[in-house]
Amino acid sequence: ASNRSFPASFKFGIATSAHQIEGAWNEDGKGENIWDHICHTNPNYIDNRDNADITCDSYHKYKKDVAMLKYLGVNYYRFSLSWSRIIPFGIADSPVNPAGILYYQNLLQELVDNNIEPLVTISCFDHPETLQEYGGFPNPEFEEHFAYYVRVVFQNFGHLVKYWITFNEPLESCQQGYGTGTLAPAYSHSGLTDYKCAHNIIKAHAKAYHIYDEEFRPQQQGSVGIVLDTSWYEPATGSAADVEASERALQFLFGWYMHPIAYGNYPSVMIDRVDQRSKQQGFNTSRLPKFTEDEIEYIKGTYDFLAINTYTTVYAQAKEEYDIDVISWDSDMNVDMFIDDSWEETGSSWLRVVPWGIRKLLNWLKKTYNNPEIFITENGVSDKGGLQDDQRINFFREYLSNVLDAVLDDGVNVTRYTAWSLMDNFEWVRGFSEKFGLYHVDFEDPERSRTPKASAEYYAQVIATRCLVDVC
Ligand code: GCO
Repeated sequence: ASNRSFPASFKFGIATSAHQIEGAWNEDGKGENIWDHICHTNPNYIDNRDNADITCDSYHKYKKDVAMLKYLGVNYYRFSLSWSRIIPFGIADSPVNPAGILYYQNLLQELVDNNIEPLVTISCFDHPETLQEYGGFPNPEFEEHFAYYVRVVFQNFGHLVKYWITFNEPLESCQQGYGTGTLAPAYSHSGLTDYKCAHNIIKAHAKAYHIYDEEFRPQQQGSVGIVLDTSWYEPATGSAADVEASERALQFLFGWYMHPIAYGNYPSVMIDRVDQRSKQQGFNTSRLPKFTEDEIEYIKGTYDFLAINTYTTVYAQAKEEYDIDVISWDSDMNVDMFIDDSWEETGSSWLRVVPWGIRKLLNWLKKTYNNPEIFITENGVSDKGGLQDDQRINFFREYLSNVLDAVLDDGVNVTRYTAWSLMDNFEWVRGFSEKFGLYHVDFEDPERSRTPKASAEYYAQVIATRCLVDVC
């Protein structure tokens, strides 16, 4: 690992999300969200029939969480708001829950009192079940419901928050939630509802950005962005076809969202391929929805920073054209993906330790989006448990070393790094079986006691010294 220091202006943080840690699923007026609903109605959907009814109980233990943040010495805390705790039905003009507002005001005040900056995600995977009954993200009115929610959020919390994130990982919400069915609400019409979901999220994001810009930014002076997730897609060989497959994968997985937000419209490779395949399949128009000229102008440039969650690398290889009868986002993209079996395994099947990939990804972002300010809003690794988590220490050391090289040698403008996650928590369909925390949580203990792992000591030392090894 590098023995150089992080610049003095570089900030370190750590992340959680509401549904993964809060519990108190129906307390003090909170409404049911799509994950409460799926866990309660289809328990076998989750490993070990786990649910997040209590999870880390952060609704009651947020002061403990803040004390842990303080111990780590992080500059900021990235957490998310539970939409159904704030607006139980989630729909425009429906009642606001005062206890939900109070909870987040208390948490924010506790952070401010401890000199920890909040970085707040407005929507992270857990929208209200009633909103889902109204159609959720694919509903064309979705942006109105989201606009109502963000106004409530900016009005009540904006005096304490300078950094906002509208949505977390819409790729996963849409592609898994509506495409493959591997996240709630578990619909699986890939190549159709996933495109519609993305389209409405992009429009809702742009609307939230403009609402902030026009109604709140003049007093509150904050910044707004969206968190997108991506792996690095390394060309399987140096052949022109594989290099092109890698670029196509990045455009279908990341450009799908970022290209409109940066440049107004979907990447041309997506527009062209989905148009052509839709026609061949007998559709009268493309399965990829179209933005109007006005929408393109409205969406373009709606970000103050580029925020990414990234964990791993995958090889991308050109392949034979898919059978034209297959309707799916994956067949529209048409890239073979595979990993190198020698890459170090982790607690998650999708996550191998590939530190060099993050540096390549950062360079690709710099080049593709004209050298933006970049926040890494999640990076981390899972295991099956244990306090002496040497693999996690090694993961942070090597990934951070590559981030540092990207900053110091490649001139990539990364200004923040956020570890995932503060503590072990509810890992969606994997329940509590995969652990990403720097703190261990005892889920058998009614107090949900938290204990620092070796990686917590390591991260605290990195933050204190701005250095990855013993001496810089
Ligand atoms: C997110 C992430 C987290 C996951 C993490 C590890 O959306 O914030 O999906 O919720 O826990 O990415 O899989």
